Amino acid sequence: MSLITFLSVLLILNFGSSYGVIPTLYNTGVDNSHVSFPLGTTDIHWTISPTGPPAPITNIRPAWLPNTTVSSWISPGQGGQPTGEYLYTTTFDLTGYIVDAVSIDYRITMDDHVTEDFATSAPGIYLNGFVIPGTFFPASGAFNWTSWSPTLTLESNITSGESRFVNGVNTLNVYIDNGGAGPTGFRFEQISAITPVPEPSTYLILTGAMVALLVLARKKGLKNHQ
Ligand SMILES: [Ca+2]
Repeated sequence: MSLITFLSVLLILNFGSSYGVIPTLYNTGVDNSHVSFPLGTTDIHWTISPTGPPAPITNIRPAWLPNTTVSSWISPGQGGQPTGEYLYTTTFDLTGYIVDAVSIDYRITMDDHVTEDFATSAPGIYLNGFVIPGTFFPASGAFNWTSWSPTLTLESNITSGESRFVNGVNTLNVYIDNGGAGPTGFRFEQISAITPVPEPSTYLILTGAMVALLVLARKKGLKNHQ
């Protein structure tokens, strides 16, 4: 193995930890170990507003996509709920990450559909107060509570330049509209994330590589002179 190949392998290994999930971003209806709660348990990472006690709770309706071990439905209550808008909120911490390079793939499903923040009238999912373009799923959309959305991506500067991660606590808001006073609920699942973190060992390896290449170049230069 040449020196350059060896150093390349070292660098790749070092950045290998950049892929995974954001550990503080929780799916709906799971405990602190990211495992689904039993039905009827109160969620501890997501809130719903407005809501009735105790809420939000893990829930399931016969027509809904079945819960799994990694995510569950949450809702403001069992059975039919008042018609109107429900706000689902969670926070996650990106302290220490290179936030402009973070990218999070996720999917959602809901009853009835994603709607707008009535205060701004901009429909869609909100990251830190700004709507993310392309995340408005009206009632006539291609999916609902029986299937997952397409894979969606959370990242800084998505299209408009307004939706941005912050190096600290980030807030995700999803507005769900319930029609006809029937059941309502929401489910979120993080699929994967690119999470580059500057590690001290990265700089050591890069410095080492530069020194090694300089030494190599000097040796070659000396050889050529001999
Ligand atoms: Ca409904």
